[in-house]
Amino acid sequence: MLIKHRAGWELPESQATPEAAFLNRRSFLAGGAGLIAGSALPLGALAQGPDPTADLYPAKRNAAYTLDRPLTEEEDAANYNNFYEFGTSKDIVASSKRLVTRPWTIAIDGLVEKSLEIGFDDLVRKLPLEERLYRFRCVEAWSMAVPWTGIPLKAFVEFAKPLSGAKYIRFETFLNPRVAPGQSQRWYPWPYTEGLTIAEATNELPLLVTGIYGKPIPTQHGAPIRLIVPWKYGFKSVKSITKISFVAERPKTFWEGLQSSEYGFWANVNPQVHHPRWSQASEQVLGTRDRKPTLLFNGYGEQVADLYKGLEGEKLFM
Ligand SMILES: Nc1nc2c(c(=O)[nH]1)N[C@H]1C(S)=C(S)[C@@H](COP(=O)(O)O)O[C@H]1N2
Ligand SMILES: [Mo]
Repeated sequence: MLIKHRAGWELPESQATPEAAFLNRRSFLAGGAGLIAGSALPLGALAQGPDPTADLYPAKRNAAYTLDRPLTEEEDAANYNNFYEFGTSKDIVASSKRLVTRPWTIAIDGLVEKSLEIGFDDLVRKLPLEERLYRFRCVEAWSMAVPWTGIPLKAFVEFAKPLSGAKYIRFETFLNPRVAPGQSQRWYPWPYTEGLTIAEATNELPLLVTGIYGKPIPTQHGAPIRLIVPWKYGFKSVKSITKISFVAERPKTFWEGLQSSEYGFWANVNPQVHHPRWSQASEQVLGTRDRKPTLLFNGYGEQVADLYKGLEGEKLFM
């Protein structure tokens, strides 16, 4: 990495996906160590008590979204995470349990009919929840395929009632350096922010995800609510959201703020447009020995290619 604070996932493809890290995990879990880790209840979870939304899971699966590959094993997805608030390694499960996710308030503001703050447990019961199987492709050239449960973002946008001047939607993660040690690292532009155009946000695919593998989402995956945008690189899928704003100008995102020459606003997956420091042609499938060719728009071109007509002058694939 050319900037002084090299990000863990910003490694050349060959190093970004150290095979041993994937291959050993399951055999490790099959042995004794995983059992100990699994039975040690995290303090955060004990303090918070049972999940008040547990009755919503598993949600009905929407059969329209099918995969071309097997699902990733739950424990593989749940133990290889990017969540910089809790450290730059992939091993942030324990650290992330410090995040207290109840009560959890989400502010909806900017160019909307009425700004409001709403408790997560209220919001999740006001809007439709469904399960979908999606591919997920990190910019680092690893991928997974998981069952997410979430609210179609389109339904959330209708609920929020944006004004006609709203052209973009901006998402913000919590900010609390006492809980999230990474946020004491001042060179990062905290809080983590991301954005979509309104046209992207009202496409059928993006989900405000609240669950995974038929259960409420655990903290390392971005509890209690995170975005999933399956045709874009994973960094667009912002975790643990506390604010959603409707704005007129294109928001500057976290990774753009850090390294705009490598990470842009659009970040659509494209195997032919290489990252300045590594190829995006193929991907390491998490939990396996497979490398698969990467698909344009991560295989979702039929649903999203039209969004980019007339925008050919933009850097759509970084
Ligand atoms: N707030 C926040 N959201 C985030 C990140 C992060 O560091 N902080 N990392 C992003 C990146 S780079 C990826 S690949 C995905 C990883 O999601 P997962 O750990 O649930 O697989 O989360 C994205 N959302
Ligand atoms: Mo990523």
